[in-house]
Amino acid sequence: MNKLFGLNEVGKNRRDFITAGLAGVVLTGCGGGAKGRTLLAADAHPMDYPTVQAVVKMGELLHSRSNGRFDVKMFAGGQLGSERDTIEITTFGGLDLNRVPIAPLNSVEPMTMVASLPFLFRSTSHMRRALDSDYGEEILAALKPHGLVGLCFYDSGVRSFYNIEGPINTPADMKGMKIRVQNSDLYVSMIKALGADAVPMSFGEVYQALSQGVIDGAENNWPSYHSTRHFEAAPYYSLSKHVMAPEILMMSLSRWNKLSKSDRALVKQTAKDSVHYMRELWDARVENAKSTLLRSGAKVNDIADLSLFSEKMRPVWNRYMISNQQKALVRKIEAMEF
Ligand code: GTR
Repeated sequence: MNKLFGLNEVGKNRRDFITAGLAGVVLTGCGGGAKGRTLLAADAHPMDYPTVQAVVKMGELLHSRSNGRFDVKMFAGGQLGSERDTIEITTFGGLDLNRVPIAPLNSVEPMTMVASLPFLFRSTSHMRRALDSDYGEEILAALKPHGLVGLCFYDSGVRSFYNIEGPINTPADMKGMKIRVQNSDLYVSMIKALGADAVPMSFGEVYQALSQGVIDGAENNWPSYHSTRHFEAAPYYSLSKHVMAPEILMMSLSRWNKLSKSDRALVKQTAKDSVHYMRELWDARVENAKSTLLRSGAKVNDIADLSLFSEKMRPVWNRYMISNQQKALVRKIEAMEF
Protein backbone atom coordinates (compact mmCIF):
# COMPACT_ATOMS: atom_id res chain seq x y z
CA MET A 1 0.00 0.00 0.00
CA ASN A 2 1.15 3.50 -0.72
CA LYS A 3 2.02 5.19 2.59
CA LEU A 4 0.30 8.52 2.12
CA PHE A 5 -2.77 7.62 0.16
CA GLY A 6 -3.34 3.91 0.69
CA LEU A 7 -3.53 3.17 -3.05
CA ASN A 8 -4.08 -0.51 -3.68
CA GLU A 9 -2.85 -2.43 -6.75
CA VAL A 10 -5.90 -1.41 -8.80
CA GLY A 11 -5.28 2.22 -7.90
CA LYS A 12 -1.62 1.96 -8.86
CA ASN A 13 -2.39 0.34 -12.19
CA ARG A 14 -4.94 3.04 -12.91
CA ARG A 15 -2.41 5.69 -11.93
CA ASP A 16 0.27 4.19 -14.21
CA PHE A 17 -2.24 3.91 -17.04
CA ILE A 18 -3.32 7.53 -16.64
CA THR A 19 0.25 8.78 -16.44
CA ALA A 20 1.23 6.91 -19.58
CA GLY A 21 -1.82 8.39 -21.33
CA LEU A 22 -0.97 11.90 -20.22
CA ALA A 23 2.62 11.52 -21.35
CA GLY A 24 1.17 10.60 -24.74
CA VAL A 25 -0.84 13.82 -24.80
CA VAL A 26 2.32 15.85 -24.24
CA LEU A 27 4.50 13.93 -26.68
CA THR A 28 1.97 14.20 -29.47
CA GLY A 29 2.39 17.91 -28.98
CA CYS A 30 -0.86 19.60 -28.13
CA GLY A 31 0.46 23.08 -27.90
CA GLY A 32 3.57 24.73 -26.51
CA GLY A 33 6.54 25.78 -28.61
CA ALA A 34 10.08 24.55 -28.13
CA LYS A 35 10.38 26.46 -24.88
CA GLY A 36 6.73 26.23 -24.07
CA ARG A 37 4.43 23.77 -22.59
CA THR A 38 0.86 22.57 -22.39
CA LEU A 39 -0.03 22.32 -18.74
CA LEU A 40 -2.30 19.37 -18.03
CA ALA A 41 -5.04 20.12 -15.53
CA ALA A 42 -7.65 18.01 -13.72
CA ASP A 43 -10.95 18.79 -12.02
CA ALA A 44 -13.75 16.57 -10.70
CA HIS A 45 -16.44 18.98 -11.87
CA PRO A 46 -18.01 19.29 -15.34
CA MET A 47 -16.79 21.84 -17.87
CA ASP A 48 -19.32 24.56 -16.96
CA TYR A 49 -18.50 24.56 -13.22
CA PRO A 50 -16.83 27.74 -11.89
CA THR A 51 -13.62 25.99 -10.75
CA VAL A 52 -13.12 24.48 -14.20
CA GLN A 53 -13.93 27.71 -16.02
CA ALA A 54 -11.47 29.60 -13.80
CA VAL A 55 -8.61 27.27 -14.73
CA VAL A 56 -9.58 27.49 -18.41
CA LYS A 57 -9.51 31.28 -18.05
CA MET A 58 -6.12 31.05 -16.37
CA GLY A 59 -4.90 29.07 -19.39
CA GLU A 60 -6.11 31.77 -21.77
CA LEU A 61 -4.42 34.50 -19.73
CA LEU A 62 -1.24 32.47 -19.48
CA HIS A 63 -1.26 31.90 -23.22
CA SER A 64 -1.51 35.60 -24.02
CA ARG A 65 0.82 36.78 -21.26
CA SER A 66 3.52 34.28 -22.32
CA ASN A 67 3.14 35.08 -26.02
CA GLY A 68 1.83 31.62 -26.69
CA ARG A 69 4.49 29.65 -24.82
CA PHE A 70 2.03 28.16 -22.31
CA ASP A 71 -1.49 26.89 -22.42
CA VAL A 72 -3.70 24.63 -20.33
CA LYS A 73 -5.42 21.42 -21.33
CA MET A 74 -8.29 20.67 -18.97
CA PHE A 75 -9.44 17.14 -18.10
CA ALA A 76 -12.78 17.92 -16.42
CA GLY A 77 -15.53 15.75 -14.98
CA GLY A 78 -13.26 13.51 -12.93
CA GLN A 79 -12.06 11.69 -16.05
CA LEU A 80 -8.61 11.13 -14.53
CA GLY A 81 -9.94 9.42 -11.42
CA SER A 82 -10.92 10.36 -7.90
CA GLU A 83 -9.50 13.48 -6.28
CA ARG A 84 -7.33 11.32 -4.06
CA ASP A 85 -5.82 9.66 -7.13
CA THR A 86 -5.23 12.92 -8.98
CA ILE A 87 -3.53 14.43 -5.92
CA GLU A 88 -1.08 11.56 -5.96
CA ILE A 89 -0.56 11.81 -9.71
CA THR A 90 0.22 15.51 -9.23
CA THR A 91 2.76 14.85 -6.48
CA PHE A 92 4.88 12.76 -8.80
CA GLY A 93 4.45 15.11 -11.77
CA GLY A 94 1.99 13.13 -13.92
CA LEU A 95 -0.31 16.16 -13.84
CA ASP A 96 0.77 19.81 -13.88
CA LEU A 97 -2.29 21.54 -12.44
CA ASN A 98 -4.98 20.15 -10.20
CA ARG A 99 -8.00 21.79 -8.60
CA VAL A 100 -9.11 19.90 -5.52
CA PRO A 101 -11.03 20.64 -2.34
CA ILE A 102 -8.93 21.10 0.75
CA ALA A 103 -10.36 18.08 2.65
CA PRO A 104 -8.43 15.27 0.91
CA LEU A 105 -5.23 17.27 1.48
CA ASN A 106 -5.76 17.03 5.25
CA SER A 107 -4.00 13.65 5.35
CA VAL A 108 -1.12 15.07 3.28
CA GLU A 109 -0.42 18.27 5.21
CA PRO A 110 -1.86 19.15 8.66
CA MET A 111 -1.80 22.92 7.99
CA THR A 112 -4.62 22.41 5.47
CA MET A 113 -6.81 21.30 8.38
CA VAL A 114 -6.90 24.87 9.64
CA ALA A 115 -9.06 26.04 6.72
CA SER A 116 -11.19 22.88 7.04
CA LEU A 117 -12.30 23.54 10.64
CA PRO A 118 -16.05 23.68 11.23
CA PHE A 119 -17.42 27.16 11.95
CA LEU A 120 -13.98 28.83 11.62
CA PHE A 121 -14.89 31.39 8.97
CA ARG A 122 -17.84 33.50 10.05
CA SER A 123 -18.73 35.04 6.71
CA THR A 124 -17.78 34.85 3.05
CA SER A 125 -15.77 38.04 3.36
CA HIS A 126 -13.94 36.70 6.43
CA MET A 127 -13.03 33.55 4.51
CA ARG A 128 -11.95 35.47 1.40
CA ARG A 129 -9.84 38.00 3.29
CA ALA A 130 -8.14 35.30 5.37
CA LEU A 131 -7.30 33.16 2.35
CA ASP A 132 -6.16 36.14 0.26
CA SER A 133 -3.77 37.23 3.02
CA ASP A 134 -0.44 35.89 4.25
CA TYR A 135 -2.44 33.40 6.33
CA GLY A 136 -3.67 31.73 3.18
CA GLU A 137 -0.18 31.83 1.69
CA GLU A 138 1.13 30.05 4.79
CA ILE A 139 -1.23 27.12 4.14
CA LEU A 140 -0.36 27.01 0.43
CA ALA A 141 3.38 27.09 1.19
CA ALA A 142 3.06 24.12 3.57
CA LEU A 143 2.26 21.88 0.59
CA LYS A 144 5.73 22.26 -0.94
CA PRO A 145 7.51 19.50 1.02
CA HIS A 146 4.82 17.16 -0.36
CA GLY A 147 5.67 17.86 -3.99
CA LEU A 148 2.83 20.36 -4.48
CA VAL A 149 2.88 24.10 -5.09
CA GLY A 150 -0.27 25.80 -3.81
CA LEU A 151 -1.13 28.51 -6.36
CA CYS A 152 -4.40 29.94 -5.03
CA PHE A 153 -7.66 29.22 -3.26
CA TYR A 154 -11.03 29.17 -4.98
CA ASP A 155 -14.37 29.55 -3.21
CA SER A 156 -16.40 26.53 -2.24
CA GLY A 157 -19.16 28.37 -0.43
CA VAL A 158 -20.84 26.95 2.64
CA ARG A 159 -21.47 23.24 3.12
CA SER A 160 -24.73 21.98 4.63
CA PHE A 161 -26.29 18.55 5.20
CA TYR A 162 -28.75 16.84 2.91
CA ASN A 163 -30.48 13.53 3.40
CA ILE A 164 -33.18 11.19 2.20
CA GLU A 165 -35.30 11.08 5.39
CA GLY A 166 -36.44 14.49 6.56
CA PRO A 167 -35.36 17.94 7.75
CA ILE A 168 -32.48 18.18 10.22
CA ASN A 169 -32.95 20.82 12.92
CA THR A 170 -30.73 19.54 15.72
CA PRO A 171 -27.85 17.05 15.93
CA ALA A 172 -30.33 14.60 17.53
CA ASP A 173 -32.09 14.39 14.14
CA MET A 174 -28.88 12.93 12.69
CA LYS A 175 -28.46 10.16 15.25
CA GLY A 176 -27.55 6.92 13.51
CA MET A 177 -27.69 8.45 10.01
CA LYS A 178 -25.00 7.32 7.60
CA ILE A 179 -23.48 10.50 6.23
CA ARG A 180 -20.96 10.47 3.39
CA VAL A 181 -17.88 12.62 3.96
CA GLN A 182 -14.83 13.51 1.90
CA ASN A 183 -11.70 11.47 2.56
CA SER A 184 -10.51 13.32 5.67
CA ASP A 185 -10.25 12.13 9.28
CA LEU A 186 -11.27 15.59 10.43
CA TYR A 187 -14.54 15.29 8.52
CA VAL A 188 -15.13 11.81 9.93
CA SER A 189 -14.68 13.16 13.47
CA MET A 190 -16.99 16.09 12.74
CA ILE A 191 -19.83 13.75 11.79
CA LYS A 192 -19.20 11.39 14.69
CA ALA A 193 -19.29 14.36 17.06
CA LEU A 194 -22.89 14.95 15.95
CA GLY A 195 -23.87 11.36 16.73
CA ALA A 196 -24.10 10.23 13.09
CA ASP A 197 -22.03 7.57 11.27
CA ALA A 198 -19.44 8.92 8.85
CA VAL A 199 -18.85 7.11 5.55
CA PRO A 200 -15.77 8.43 3.68
CA MET A 201 -16.31 8.04 -0.05
CA SER A 202 -15.10 9.71 -3.20
CA PHE A 203 -17.30 12.35 -4.83
CA GLY A 204 -18.18 10.32 -7.91
CA GLU A 205 -19.68 7.46 -5.88
CA VAL A 206 -22.16 9.49 -3.83
CA TYR A 207 -25.09 9.62 -6.26
CA GLN A 208 -25.34 5.87 -6.52
CA ALA A 209 -24.81 5.36 -2.79
CA LEU A 210 -27.70 7.75 -2.05
CA SER A 211 -29.96 6.17 -4.67
CA GLN A 212 -29.32 2.68 -3.36
CA GLY A 213 -29.69 3.68 0.29
CA VAL A 214 -26.09 2.73 1.12
CA ILE A 215 -25.89 6.13 2.81
CA ASP A 216 -28.65 8.36 4.19
CA GLY A 217 -27.08 11.68 3.40
CA ALA A 218 -24.06 13.79 2.62
CA GLU A 219 -23.03 17.43 2.82
CA ASN A 220 -22.04 20.00 0.25
CA ASN A 221 -22.54 23.53 -1.06
CA TRP A 222 -25.51 24.64 -3.18
CA PRO A 223 -23.77 24.34 -6.59
CA SER A 224 -22.46 20.81 -5.98
CA TYR A 225 -25.73 19.62 -4.43
CA HIS A 226 -27.36 20.80 -7.64
CA SER A 227 -24.84 19.82 -10.34
CA THR A 228 -24.48 16.26 -9.02
CA ARG A 229 -28.27 15.89 -8.89
CA HIS A 230 -27.92 14.48 -5.37
CA PHE A 231 -31.13 16.39 -4.57
CA GLU A 232 -33.10 13.83 -6.60
CA ALA A 233 -32.24 11.09 -4.12
CA ALA A 234 -31.80 13.24 -1.01
CA PRO A 235 -34.26 16.15 -1.22
CA TYR A 236 -33.95 17.46 2.37
CA TYR A 237 -31.31 20.21 2.46
CA SER A 238 -30.85 21.60 5.98
CA LEU A 239 -28.80 24.78 6.22
CA SER A 240 -26.29 23.76 8.89
CA LYS A 241 -23.60 25.89 7.17
CA HIS A 242 -21.00 23.99 9.17
CA VAL A 243 -17.94 24.51 7.02
CA MET A 244 -16.51 26.97 4.50
CA ALA A 245 -13.49 24.92 3.48
CA PRO A 246 -12.07 26.24 0.18
CA GLU A 247 -10.83 24.64 -3.01
CA ILE A 248 -7.12 24.75 -3.89
CA LEU A 249 -5.45 25.06 -7.27
CA MET A 250 -2.01 23.52 -7.16
CA MET A 251 0.87 22.69 -9.47
CA SER A 252 3.22 19.75 -9.27
CA LEU A 253 6.54 20.77 -7.74
CA SER A 254 8.48 18.88 -10.41
CA ARG A 255 6.83 20.97 -13.16
CA TRP A 256 7.31 24.14 -11.09
CA ASN A 257 11.01 23.42 -10.65
CA LYS A 258 11.43 23.26 -14.42
CA LEU A 259 10.06 26.79 -14.86
CA SER A 260 12.31 29.85 -14.95
CA LYS A 261 11.99 32.31 -12.09
CA SER A 262 10.00 34.74 -14.21
CA ASP A 263 7.67 31.99 -15.50
CA ARG A 264 7.00 30.92 -11.90
CA ALA A 265 6.00 34.46 -11.05
CA LEU A 266 3.81 34.56 -14.16
CA VAL A 267 2.04 31.29 -13.29
CA LYS A 268 1.48 32.35 -9.69
CA GLN A 269 0.16 35.80 -10.64
CA THR A 270 -2.10 34.41 -13.36
CA ALA A 271 -3.56 31.86 -10.94
CA LYS A 272 -4.23 34.66 -8.45
CA ASP A 273 -5.89 36.74 -11.15
CA SER A 274 -8.21 33.85 -12.00
CA VAL A 275 -9.60 34.01 -8.44
CA HIS A 276 -11.56 37.21 -9.15
CA TYR A 277 -13.10 35.63 -12.22
CA MET A 278 -13.91 32.47 -10.28
CA ARG A 279 -15.67 34.42 -7.53
CA GLU A 280 -17.89 36.25 -10.01
CA LEU A 281 -18.91 32.95 -11.59
CA TRP A 282 -19.29 31.37 -8.16
CA ASP A 283 -21.61 34.01 -6.71
CA ALA A 284 -23.85 33.78 -9.76
CA ARG A 285 -23.76 29.98 -9.67
CA VAL A 286 -24.81 29.86 -6.00
CA GLU A 287 -27.86 32.04 -6.69
CA ASN A 288 -28.73 30.03 -9.76
CA ALA A 289 -28.37 26.67 -7.97
CA LYS A 290 -30.51 27.90 -5.07
CA SER A 291 -33.41 29.04 -7.22
CA THR A 292 -33.27 26.00 -9.50
CA LEU A 293 -33.22 23.64 -6.52
CA LEU A 294 -36.16 25.36 -4.87
CA ARG A 295 -38.10 25.15 -8.14
CA SER A 296 -37.12 21.49 -8.57
CA GLY A 297 -38.70 20.45 -5.29
CA ALA A 298 -35.74 20.37 -2.89
CA LYS A 299 -37.04 20.74 0.66
CA VAL A 300 -34.80 23.37 2.19
CA ASN A 301 -34.92 24.36 5.86
CA ASP A 302 -33.10 26.94 7.96
CA ILE A 303 -31.78 25.79 11.30
CA ALA A 304 -32.82 28.08 14.15
CA ASP A 305 -29.93 27.32 16.51
CA LEU A 306 -26.62 26.62 14.76
CA SER A 307 -24.80 26.71 18.11
CA LEU A 308 -26.17 23.21 18.79
CA PHE A 309 -23.97 22.06 15.90
CA SER A 310 -20.96 24.28 16.50
CA GLU A 311 -20.73 23.30 20.18
CA LYS A 312 -20.72 19.59 19.37
CA MET A 313 -18.15 20.06 16.63
CA ARG A 314 -15.82 22.27 18.69
CA PRO A 315 -13.83 19.39 20.30
CA VAL A 316 -12.66 18.53 16.76
CA TRP A 317 -10.59 21.73 16.85
CA ASN A 318 -8.56 20.54 19.85
CA ARG A 319 -8.16 17.09 18.44
CA TYR A 320 -6.67 18.22 15.12
CA MET A 321 -5.02 21.56 15.98
CA ILE A 322 -1.93 20.03 17.54
CA SER A 323 1.12 21.96 16.35
CA ASN A 324 1.99 25.48 17.49
CA GLN A 325 1.90 26.61 13.87
CA GLN A 326 -1.69 25.40 13.43
CA LYS A 327 -2.79 26.93 16.73
CA ALA A 328 -1.17 30.28 15.96
CA LEU A 329 -2.81 30.46 12.54
CA VAL A 330 -6.23 29.62 13.96
CA ARG A 331 -5.84 32.39 16.55
CA LYS A 332 -4.87 34.90 13.85
CA ILE A 333 -7.80 33.98 11.61
CA GLU A 334 -10.22 34.14 14.53
CA ALA A 335 -8.90 37.58 15.50
CA MET A 336 -9.71 39.02 12.06
CA GLU A 337 -12.75 41.19 11.58
CA PHE A 338 -15.59 39.46 9.86
C1 GTR B 1 -17.29 19.89 -3.81
C2 GTR B 1 -15.91 20.08 -4.37
C3 GTR B 1 -15.55 18.83 -5.14
C4 GTR B 1 -15.69 17.58 -4.29
C5 GTR B 1 -16.97 17.57 -3.54
C6 GTR B 1 -17.02 16.45 -2.51
O1 GTR B 1 -17.74 21.03 -3.14
O2 GTR B 1 -15.88 21.18 -5.23
O3 GTR B 1 -14.26 18.97 -5.66
O4 GTR B 1 -14.64 17.47 -3.44
O5 GTR B 1 -17.27 18.80 -2.91
O6 GTR B 1 -17.85 16.54 -1.61
O7 GTR B 1 -16.28 15.49 -2.61
